[in-house]
Formats: sequence, structure tokens, C-alpha cells
Amino acid sequence: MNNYLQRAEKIMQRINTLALISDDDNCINRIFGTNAFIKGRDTIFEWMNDAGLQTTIDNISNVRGKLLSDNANAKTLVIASHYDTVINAGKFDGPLGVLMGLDLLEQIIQAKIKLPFHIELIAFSDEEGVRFHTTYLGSKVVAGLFDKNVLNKKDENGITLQDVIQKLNRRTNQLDKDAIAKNNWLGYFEIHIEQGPVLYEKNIPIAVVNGIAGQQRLEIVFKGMAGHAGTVPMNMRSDALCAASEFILELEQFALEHKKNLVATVGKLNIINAASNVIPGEVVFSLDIRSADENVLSAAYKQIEIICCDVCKKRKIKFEWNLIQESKPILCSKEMNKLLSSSIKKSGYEVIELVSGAGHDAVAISEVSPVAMLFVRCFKGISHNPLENVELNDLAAAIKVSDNFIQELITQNKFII
Ligand code: HGY
Ligand code: MN
Ligand code: MN
Repeated sequence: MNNYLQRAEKIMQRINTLALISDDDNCINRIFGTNAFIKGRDTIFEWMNDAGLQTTIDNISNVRGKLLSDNANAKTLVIASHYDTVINAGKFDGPLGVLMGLDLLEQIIQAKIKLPFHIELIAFSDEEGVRFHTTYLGSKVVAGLFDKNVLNKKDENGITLQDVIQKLNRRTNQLDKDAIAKNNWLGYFEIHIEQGPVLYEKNIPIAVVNGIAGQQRLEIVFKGMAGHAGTVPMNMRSDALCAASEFILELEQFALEHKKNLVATVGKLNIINAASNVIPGEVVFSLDIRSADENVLSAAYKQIEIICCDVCKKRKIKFEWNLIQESKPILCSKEMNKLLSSSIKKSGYEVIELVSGAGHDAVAISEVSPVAMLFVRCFKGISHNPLENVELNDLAAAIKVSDNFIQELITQNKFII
């Protein structure tokens, strides 16, 4: 078995170990601040520490392992991804990038390679934003972009982010000290599953990411009139759930008409005071809108609000339209991608470039550093689903390319923003 496959085996073992750390025995749930989150964090800490990295846990619970250059004034290359998950997650979204990064650093240590720059491996604590509906909390702290107002955000049980961080024995008044200063960044590299079907359909193991779609996440409230399911005639109802259903189907049609340029998703919907014999008076639901084209995204955002308004007017429903968070589409570094593409060629693979529909911590980091991402094929492009899967050979291909890429960065050690 060649060295890359052996390394892939070890990474796969760690991915499987991490996948067993969940708040739910029947599926993978590891959201910010829970027991499984803490256990996962401490497991990654141990792996980084055992590998000989200078390892710390910062105040937003990112796990950070440093491999320093002899040149104290050197800049830092960050290799990272996230260890939090969605609900009923797959086991590769996030952990793949963290554990491949750990393998790369273990190889550098083993080969006693002299680094012209520092490398910091980071396992970000909250990329998905499941608990507080705001994403990139960990990477925003490292980029120095953390908005302290987010500390007052409450989860579904009314617990604030501030409370959770304190319960984790971390100090919110030290969060700004956890940032890497803007002029210390050499670059950022993240390895991540594609979470889409292109590589699977083209039968190619890896791809260069040239950009990441922008997204807007909203919380929408529809308020009608609760009533008795048995007595209120159909034409006299203002049923919040029926109104939301009509809006959601119109939204789906609107996005379909935009073909590949736009996606819109309602992933969560809550009927307030739900009961089988009560006409729903109030529903609260999420809306996730994405496009790689900034103009399409902003035009769609306005148009969808008009659709919402029209449905509610027709049905005499009041609605609240709350934008929770948004991020513009970003471009990855052309300089880094040139090196990444030549590493792919050197490794004997075809070079293709893809835009990521999924968001990544690279979005937050791109505000302070050049970023590059390497996509790895996953089974039928399935993700955010326990069927998520990656073949060992594809892991081995990504390791070979990443080894060459780090080597290129070491020999080049020049580019900056
Ligand atoms: O939702 C996303 O794009 C990513 O999985 N956080
Ligand atoms: Mn991810
Ligand atoms: Mn994800």
C-alpha cells in the first residue's frame, strides 16, 4: 500500500472516531457548546498536542496547533476547517479538512522540514451556525471580525452565546486577542468535500475552488389567527401555515426559474402553539438564499420579499422579515490557485475549477488573507446527510496534492494579497 493510502487510512480512522462523538446516539450532532462539542474539541486538542504542535483552545473554542518557523517574524499560513456539525450530519463536512491538515503537519514534523513561515492548524468551533443561526463564529474571531453583538443571540432555549462561552470557561472579553493580525497572514488553505455532484459525475477526485457563493439567512414570522379546527369555515380562516406553504412553493418556483444561478431553501419551520385541532395562528421559519453572482443575489432578495408581501396581503397575514446574517460571494486567491493547480498537475490529476455553493470558513478569512480551497469528491455529492462518504483513494489523491502544494508554498514563500 503506498504511503498516501496509509496516511489516508489513518485520517479515516480519526474521522470515524470523531463521528462517534455526538449528542445523539442515532446520528451525528455536534453543535456549539454541547457535551459532544466539548468532547470533540478535547479529542482534536489531544491529537494536535500528541503530534507535537503548540496547541491551545481559544476563547471561542477553536482548537489551534502551531508549527513555528525559526524565523520569529515569519508570516502564518493557516490550514483549517470546522469540527461543529449540522443536525444528523455526515462525518466528513469539516473534520476532513481538520484531520487532513493534521496529517500534513505530522509529515512536515517527521521529515524535519525547515519552515520559512509559521503554520497554524485550526479546528473552527462554529462554521454551521446551527445553534445561534449565525455562521463562521470561530473563523470570524481568528480574522478579527467577530461582532460582539452576536454574544446576545439566544438559542431555542433562550440561552445566549455569552452564557455558553462562559460555561465553557472561556472569556468573551479576550476574544479580540485570539485574532491573527492582518499583516501576519501569509495565506489560508482549506480542504473540504465538494458537497455537490460535479466531481462524482465527472469521475474526478479533486478540484480547485475559484469562488464561494454569497448567502443570506433570514428568520420569517407569519401571523394569522389561531382558531378551532372544527368550527371556523375554510373561507373565514387566516391560516399562517397555509400562507407559509403558498409562499414556500412560490419561492421554489422563483428559484427554479433562475436555473443554476440561485438556490433558496426553507430548512426549518416551527408552528407556534401547535395542536392538531388548532388552525395555525403563527409560524416561524428560516430562509436561506444563495448565489455566486452578487447582483443575482441582491435582486432575488428584493423579489422574494415582494412575493412574500403579496401572499400575505392576499391572505390577510402579517409577516416579519428578519435578515439574520449575510455574506457576499468571494473569490479565492489567483496566486494560491496557480500553485494549487500546478500541484494537481504534478500529482498526475486533471485540473478543474468549481464555485462552491456551500459556505466555508474561507469566506470569513478572505477578508484578511488570500484563501485557497481544495475540493474532494464525495459520494453522489451528498452532504448534510449521514450518507455523506469519501473514498480512501480520493483521500489519498488529496493528500498527494496537498503535500505538493505545501512544498510549492515553501519554495515560493513569496505571494501575499
Ligand atoms: O451552509 C453551508 O453552506 C455550510 O455547510 N455551512
Ligand atoms: Mn463545512
Ligand atoms: Mn456544512
